[in-house]
Amino acid sequence: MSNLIPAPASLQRLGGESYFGEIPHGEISPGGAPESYVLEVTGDVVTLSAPDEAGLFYGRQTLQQLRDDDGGIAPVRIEDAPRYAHRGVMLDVARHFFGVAEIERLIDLLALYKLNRLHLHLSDDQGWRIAIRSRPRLTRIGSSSAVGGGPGGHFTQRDYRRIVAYAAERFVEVVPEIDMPGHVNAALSAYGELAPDGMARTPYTGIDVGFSSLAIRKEETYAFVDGVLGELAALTPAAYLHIGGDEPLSTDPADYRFFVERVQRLVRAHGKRMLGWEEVARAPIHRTTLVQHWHDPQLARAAVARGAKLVLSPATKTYLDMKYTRSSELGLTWAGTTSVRAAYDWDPATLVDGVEERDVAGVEAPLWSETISTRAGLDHLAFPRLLGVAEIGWSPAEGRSWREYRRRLAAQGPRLDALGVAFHADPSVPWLSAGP
Ligand code: NGO
Repeated sequence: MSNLIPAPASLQRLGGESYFGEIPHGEISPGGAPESYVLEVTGDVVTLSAPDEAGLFYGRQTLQQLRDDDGGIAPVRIEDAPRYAHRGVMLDVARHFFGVAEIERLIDLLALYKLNRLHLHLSDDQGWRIAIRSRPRLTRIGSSSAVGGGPGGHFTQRDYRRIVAYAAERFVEVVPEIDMPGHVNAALSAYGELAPDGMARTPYTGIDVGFSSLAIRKEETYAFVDGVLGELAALTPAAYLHIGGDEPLSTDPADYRFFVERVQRLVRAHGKRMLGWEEVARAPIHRTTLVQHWHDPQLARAAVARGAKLVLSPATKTYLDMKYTRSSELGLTWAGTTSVRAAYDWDPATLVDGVEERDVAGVEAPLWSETISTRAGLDHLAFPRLLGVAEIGWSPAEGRSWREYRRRLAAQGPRLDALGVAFHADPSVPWLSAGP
């Protein structure tokens, strides 16, 4: 068996000598699913074809992974296509800020494993992380805090454009999230008039959730949201804007529905589709809205009943911020602990009763940053669990098993080492050492 992650849809070993040449760019050939590719390696030649540039890119990623220690690629034929169009990771840059260099490094790692969405959680109670020209105080005031009182930080629009371009070169789409109508303390510290009582809040450095809300019945709120979404829409080539919507514990339920519907109209007016955490399914959402399931099966079913599709981010399996074990130093435990096996050993089509394969747009692993502020912390929580999510998003369900996967995962140890990824060397995986 090969050591590929994610496993290709079909792989056939051919006999003969290994190939030692360069990896070609490949050729576009019409037909075939988006992002799919076909490759064949013989001793003399590699042929790679795909219906789009993304497919060629993934074919080249596969060829890189196929190189053995001597640089050879054993003859093989692979036909491959992703199971889901949405294969993502989310990074929370609001609780602790991560700068452009860290984001670009993460994008490089995503691309290696054929992930194609980077969802940036750009605002929360603890910080506002993207410059908005029409609202300069959002960053001047709202970006200076972080969990535990750290320095905060934010992306300029130039930084954001640079991230978007870097991601696009690697076939990763950036999905920006502004979390509303809750999780807005940082925005309210900058613009008190948006609060229900009109009073500016003090910066928040704790990790409680559910205590803040925008004023729902003030027109001023929608002028604000429209301005922010308009600037983000102009900066974002991707089809979706994520409006958060989670844990509206300080918003009246009827107000919440009113807000979501109204904001959905604003998103659509800016030519985008809405993405929201599962709570948005309480409102009459449009069928082109994507709903991100994290916790409540009933809300997942409600979303499907409204004709929307789901991005699956079950907290018990895909939340990269859950501790591996009770004794892990980093991470939270509110959804339990998540072993490397648990993050891999599940299937999107059977996760939620009443949610079928056709209702699923894809999978996404959120990394909330309450307990991490460094690259080492990010690496530890995300790797290797993110690789399991990458495979669930790409590979067919048939034939997937933890027993087989853990051997392929073991072979990624030296690769991750070589890339300087401080992954968690979980004892359930028979890691290969990095060489002599
Ligand atoms: C919840 C909450 C976040 C927390 C996260 C921590 C969602 C969608 N809202 O997930 O604010 O950071 O848990 O695991």
